[in-house]
Amino acid sequence: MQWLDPGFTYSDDHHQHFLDMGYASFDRFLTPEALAFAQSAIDRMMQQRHPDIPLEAMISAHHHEQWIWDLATQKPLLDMIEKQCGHHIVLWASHLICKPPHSGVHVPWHQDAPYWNVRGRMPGAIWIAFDDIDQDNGGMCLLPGWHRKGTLARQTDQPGLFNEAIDPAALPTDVDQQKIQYCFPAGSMATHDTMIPHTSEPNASNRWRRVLVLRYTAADAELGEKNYRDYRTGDPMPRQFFLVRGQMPNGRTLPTSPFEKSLSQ
Ligand SMILES: O=C(O)CCC(=O)C(=O)O
Repeated sequence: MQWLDPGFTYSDDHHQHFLDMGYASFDRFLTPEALAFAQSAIDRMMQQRHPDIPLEAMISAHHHEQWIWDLATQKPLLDMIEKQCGHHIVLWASHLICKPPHSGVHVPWHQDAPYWNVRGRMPGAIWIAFDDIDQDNGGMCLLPGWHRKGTLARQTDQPGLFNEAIDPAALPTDVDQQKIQYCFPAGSMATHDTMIPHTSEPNASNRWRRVLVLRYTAADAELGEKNYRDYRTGDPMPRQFFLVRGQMPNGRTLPTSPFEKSLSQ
């Protein structure tokens, strides 16, 4: 199957926009065939999901879902990531965040990088929409240019999966005027800097909102441990790192695929 629209390119202009504003977006990303395939795969996964796993917490299913792995390792996507963080690239998480009609999680304002136990040169998160997304069905908002403000004060006592929130006093007083709202057709993609403040509301519409976020880092980053849960069983599932392009530094090795028996490169 052809995953990516042949028209998808990450141009120098896109890259400059990403550097200046902290994000870039692409209406032409998935082919119609890939979009239909992914939509039905996500629907199947939601059916198979263990009842303890919330719809916003199907994390790192690429360990066993070949389609997520295939999508995450498409050459034009890795070319884009290479432009952001260099040739040696590690995939360390995927995250399906689904919001059913008239429901779904509120994601508080947060910055990604301070959240994770991974430190180093980080390319933008890859945010892929499998439904038409707008302000009514829980689309993401972000603060353009705010990726350059450093780590903002945060509260770490929030309930649920997204348990950290930027202290409201650290956000601009006119946050609603400064924020931009992701409004994209199904099959589009956006990339956001891992330091940019972003948020999303619950889904107030009668439509679904299904999104996959892919997270990578440069291979010389500090790769810290974390426990996720297998969405099918609810069992603990340690974070795994996969080298998807280039080489590891200092003779280290990492698996290059979850689906190959040989785990050395
Ligand atoms: O998709 C969303 O609503 C939030 C995504 C998010 O917080 C992230 O990608 O870090």
